Amino acid sequence: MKEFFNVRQVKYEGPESINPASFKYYDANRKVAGKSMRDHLKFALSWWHTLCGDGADMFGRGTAEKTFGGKTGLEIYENKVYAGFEMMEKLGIGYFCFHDRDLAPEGRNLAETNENLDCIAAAVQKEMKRTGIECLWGTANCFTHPRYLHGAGTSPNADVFAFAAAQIKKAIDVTIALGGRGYVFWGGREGYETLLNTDVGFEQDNMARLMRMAVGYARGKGFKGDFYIEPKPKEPTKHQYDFDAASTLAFLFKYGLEKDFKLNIEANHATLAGHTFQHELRIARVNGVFGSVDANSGDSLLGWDTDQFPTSVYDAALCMYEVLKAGGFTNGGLNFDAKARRGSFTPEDIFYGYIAGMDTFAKGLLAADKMISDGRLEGFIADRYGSYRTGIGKDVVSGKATLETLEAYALKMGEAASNASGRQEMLESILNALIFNS
Ligand code: XLS
Ligand code: CA
Ligand code: CA
Repeated sequence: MKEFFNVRQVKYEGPESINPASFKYYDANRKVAGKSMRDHLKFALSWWHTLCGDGADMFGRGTAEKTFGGKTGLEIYENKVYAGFEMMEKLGIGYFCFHDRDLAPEGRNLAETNENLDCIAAAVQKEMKRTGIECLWGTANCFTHPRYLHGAGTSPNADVFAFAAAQIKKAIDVTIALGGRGYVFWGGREGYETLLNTDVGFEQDNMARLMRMAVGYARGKGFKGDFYIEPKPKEPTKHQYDFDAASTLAFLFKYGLEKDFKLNIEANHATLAGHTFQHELRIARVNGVFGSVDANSGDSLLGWDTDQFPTSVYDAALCMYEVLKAGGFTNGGLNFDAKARRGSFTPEDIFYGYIAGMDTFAKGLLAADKMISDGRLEGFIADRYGSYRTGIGKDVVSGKATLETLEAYALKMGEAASNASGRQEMLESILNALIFNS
């Protein structure tokens, strides 16, 4: 078989290695808390950035070659399949995520577009069989084509809604055929630019209708995986309905979709929403909708979606802490929704990006495991709420207390009991030590 990348199998060489094409921390078979790093981290390749994104931006053309030697439309897309699997094999990545339009181009009409998709999906299926690599999740790109200029599920035009539904039906078929564990809704154009032309209530009702149809259809076809909503506050739309984890939760509960849907939390989208990555993961986890992660990072100096490979061990540690506390991934995983910078235009740069991301999360996993086994951070929190385990606090939690009984208690108390320090600086210093020593 043709080799697309002049790169050798990337191996674990340990923290002392100076070989940039090796893992310093990601040792796939190493056991952490009873499970291999490979099984904890469930790394996935993003088809769009890795095999399609050529570095084009608002001000300049692409800088990276992504035709992989293909001449015609479908040949290019077929070569992406072989290049993608070669890359995943060389990096030891076990999963991939895709949009329908990353896999195959649009044809002259929907029927032809679907044929293109089937043709490339068949090649993907063969490569999956050959390598054992699996599909983490699939999705439909309902944002690039001009027909979606006013949205897809939230378009004011019922014909566009119908087209989006047809596209989603097919994307679900392909996801099921590839054994995908999840199906994502990311609403890049599901929002609005101005209220002067928008019926917000009606648009959200319609989005829920589309999601219900998707669940009904997929479950009818035997899909047992998770549906995900991926929150993002803005870009490309000014106001996106799935702003953050909390607003997405309200939507899911309002429309009764919370049993089928979980959240796919992206680091970069958390930043854009003015939250930390860990905040978004925590909100998902404590509300029972933690699902999957798009592992990347933004840039604190830029206000847009830079989709960089993640290199902050601090953020990765806090992310993996939430993953471990959620009981680990079930259908989800860590999808590197990330691209090399426009100036990093060679294939090797993509390998270096993945290596950096995988090492960052491997170290993050070690640190998170240490945070839990060390016990000081969790112990501090447990003590901090200790007043709710006895006396009046216990009555509050058990539901025995009323405003009247609390008033009687307060009247007797005199000045409110003295508060204890929150010890933020001490805890931050413990966290640093745990990361350094992990
Ligand atoms: C864009 C999103 C997108 C989703 C899948 O910002 O991250 O790539 O992950 O449609
Ligand atoms: Ca994403
Ligand atoms: Ca993004």
